[in-house]
This record gives sequence, structure tokens and C-alpha cells, in this order.
Amino acid sequence: MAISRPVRTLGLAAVLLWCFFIYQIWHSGPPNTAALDKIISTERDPNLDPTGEPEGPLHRASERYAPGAAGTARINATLLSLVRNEELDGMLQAMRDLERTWNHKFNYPWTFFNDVPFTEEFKKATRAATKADVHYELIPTEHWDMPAWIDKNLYKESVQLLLDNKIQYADKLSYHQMCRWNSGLFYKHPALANTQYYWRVEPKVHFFCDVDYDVFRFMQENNKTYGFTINLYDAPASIPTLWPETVKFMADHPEYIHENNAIGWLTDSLRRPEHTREANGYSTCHFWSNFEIADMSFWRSQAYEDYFNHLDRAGGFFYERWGDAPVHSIALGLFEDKHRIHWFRDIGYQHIPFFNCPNSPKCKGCVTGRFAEGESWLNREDCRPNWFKYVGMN
Ligand SMILES: Nc1nc2c(ncn2[C@@H]2O[C@H](COP(=O)(O)OP(=O)(O)OP(=O)(O)O)[C@@H](O)[C@H]2O)c(=O)[nH]1
Ligand SMILES: [Mg+2]
Repeated sequence: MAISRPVRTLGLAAVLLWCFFIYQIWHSGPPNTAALDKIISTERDPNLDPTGEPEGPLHRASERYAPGAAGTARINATLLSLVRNEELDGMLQAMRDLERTWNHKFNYPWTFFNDVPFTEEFKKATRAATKADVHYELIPTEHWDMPAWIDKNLYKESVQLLLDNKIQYADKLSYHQMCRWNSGLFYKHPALANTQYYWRVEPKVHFFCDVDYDVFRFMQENNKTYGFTINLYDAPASIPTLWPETVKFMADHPEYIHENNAIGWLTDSLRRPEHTREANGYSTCHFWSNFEIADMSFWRSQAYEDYFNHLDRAGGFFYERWGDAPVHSIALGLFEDKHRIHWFRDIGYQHIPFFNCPNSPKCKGCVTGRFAEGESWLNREDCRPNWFKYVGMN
């Protein structure tokens, strides 16, 4: 049977439209993703540029850094790790990396914290991994236990909501406790009463580059409060009321806001608008706190003490999954001079799945400029461009 010309044309048009429709579905991602990929592709990662040591006088290894040296050149500082006995192998691996690249030259003590006593096996093996002093500390239960004002039923219901929103570890009470302890309690441990600076180290992390100066004295002499390597976005569903609570706190305490703050970085809504919207005004950008080199005087200040107590009473360490990373970062971004926050671009570092890998002959074992390992979408989690935009490279 012959088909008339208009009907054939209509049929062809329908087939073409259908093909176009299928093409659109298969070949286009969500519009905001495409825009974001474009932003990322036009930004140059500073890790691709040659990286040397920071400028200014630096303190090098000498006999005054030998273990137990009389008249030591070391200052009041420690390598600090909260860790479980079961994580011994991962801890030894992280220790080996940090001792090889840095601490065998400076011999700063290690201080390990745990909510249960360390086993003899853990102590023996970690002691053997360094020439420096090692301390093992038990966390007081009043620093670790869920506070009395947390409503257990509300906590249970909230966990379910977090799980529905795919928030990792939401149902692990110890994870909430760990985040709270790292946010506002570790520096109150009596064992740290005479210690000012710390370098936080987690099991299984990697260090790739030789660092040939005393980083703690660098912090002290350059008037730095906080040092980071990686700067990331957070999952908004883990912290929906963190920024609203912060806004309330700021209204009560405008005197704590530093005139030279980094609020632009904290509230940016241009780069990932949906993150800022879902986190109710917070960009979710934060220093990835599994690496921190910092001065505890900041955590011990009245401003931070009041801020932590406000957050702790609000309950979000349990009803939501507030991490120590966004809590530390918001406090630093509001109450500290942004120029006292330092990007340790020369310290090659990895905590799965993110890296800081500089372009330097001192580095081995990481790919220069690689930010993430695994899925390509992980690269979108990089918030360093915003830090550089609002603050610069201190
Ligand atoms: N002693 C002790 N240490 C803990 C506990 N929970 C977490 N930690 C430590 O706290 C640090 C952070 O915990 P992780 O489980 O690594 O949390 P995370 O880095 O967000 O998660 P991952 O991506 O799985 O590494 C690590 O050094 C852990 O060893 C705990 O219940 N007891
Ligand atoms: Mg970890």
C-alpha cells in the first residue's frame, strides 16, 4: 500500500524528534554539573607550579633536635592521634610515613588517645616505630559519653532521617562522639595542659614529601594559628542547622567576629549554589581536619569555648552529624584573622580519597596535582579555589 507524502514526512519528523529526545537524555548531565565542570576545567591547580619551602628563616635538623636532648630546640608541641587498638597496622603505616619524611629529623613526641586503654601490643609496636617519646592517654568518660541533655529518642529518630539522606556513619554512636571530642574536648585533656601546638595524624594516611624544617616553629614564628592541606565541600544533609545555630551565636556575640575574617569563603553561593542553599547559608567549605597543624590557644579562647558550648547544647553532634571539620573551619573563618591560616602546600598528603600532591623533587609516591583518586566527580569536592579566591595563599 502506498503511503502519501505528507504522512511519510510526518513519520520521518517523529523518528527524528524521538532520536533527538534520546540523544538529549543520554548526552547531557544536570545543568549545574556541566557549569561546575566548566569552572573546574578553567582553573589552574597551584600544585602544578613548582613548590618550595615557605619563605623566611626556617629551623633545620640539628643535634638540638636529638631525642631527649638537653636544651632541646623543640617547642611545646606533639603529634596527636585518636585511634583504636584495632587500627594498629594503619597507625604504624601513617607513623612510618611521617617519621620518614619529617619526624626522624625533629623527634617531636607522639601522644595517642583512646576511649579504652591501649593494649600492650599497641604500645610496644608504636614505641618501636619512633625514636621520640610516646604517651598513651585514656579519654575521661565525661569527655566521651553522650551528654545528659541529649534526648535518646530524638537521637534515634534523627539517625533514621540521616540514614535516609545517605549520611555515612550516622548510625555509629562512636562516630558522633569522636566528632564532638575532636571539636571541643581533645585540647582539654590534662595530658595536653602544657602543650600548645599539635599535628593531628590519623591511621592509614600517607605523607609523600620530605619536609626539612621544624613546622611547629614555623607556625610560632610566623604567627600562624592553623595549617591545612586539603579544603573540601561537606554533605549539606549532615549539617542542616549548623549555620543557623552559628548565625544565632553571632547575633549574641558580634564582638567575637574578627575584622579580617574569611566569611566570604564560608558563605560563598556562586560555586555550588545548591550546597549553600541546602546547608542554609553555609558553603560547606572546610579544612579537612584529619590533617591539622594548629595552635590550641585558639580552641582554648573564650570565643571558641562559648561557640562550642552553644553548639554542644544545640545537640547537632548527635541529632545531625556535625563534624569537627566544619565546626573548626567555621570558628576559624569567623573568629580568627584569615592571614593566620596557612596552606601547607609543601606537605604531600593523602587520606583516602583526596590528596595534596605538590610539584617538588622532595615528593615521591604521589601524582603531582592529583586531587582525588577514584570517580571523577570527586574532583568537584575541591574547595581550594574558593579559599584562594577569598583569602589567597598564606
Ligand atoms: N579510640 C577511638 N578512636 C576512634 C573512634 N572512632 C574514630 N576514631 C578515630 O578517629 C579518627 C577519625 O575516624 P575515622 O573513622 O577515620 O573517620 P573518617 O576519617 O571520617 O572516616 P574514614 O573516611 O572511614 O577514614 C581516626 O583516627 C579513628 O581512628 C573510637 O570510637 N575510638
Ligand atoms: Mg579517617
